[in-house]
Amino acid sequence: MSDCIFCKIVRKEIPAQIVYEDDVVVAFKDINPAAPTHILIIPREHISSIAVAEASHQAILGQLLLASQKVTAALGIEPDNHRLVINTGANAGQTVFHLHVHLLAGRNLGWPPG
Ligand code: IU
Repeated sequence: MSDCIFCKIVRKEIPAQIVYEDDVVVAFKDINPAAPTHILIIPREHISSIAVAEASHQAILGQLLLASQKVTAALGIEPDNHRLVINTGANAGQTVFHLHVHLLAGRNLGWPPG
């Protein structure tokens, strides 16, 4: 989508601190980090939210989650000490309507999340 800010990051039209990318996903540092490590992992393809993802997106969605392993490896952080979050819908805290997985690490993460 031409006016989607995350699509612009994918197309490198606006800068982001990219930590990992491949043919399917891009991962970059959140500009307003909520933890010492806060990375957003997004599909290159514009999918506005997990709520509207379709069966045809199955492979992309799998790669989106598996990319978390690539991100922890690229950052040199523990591979099994982080949280993945997908906010879905404005009432659940979604503010950018291009599907993204938050990878949070580096502090104690309370449960349930706020
Ligand atoms: P949310 O789940 O939609 O609320 O998450 C959006 C995140 O995108 C949020 O943590 C923002 O700080 C982050 N972000 C960003 O990293 N770069 C941007 O240009 C914009 C938002 I706009």
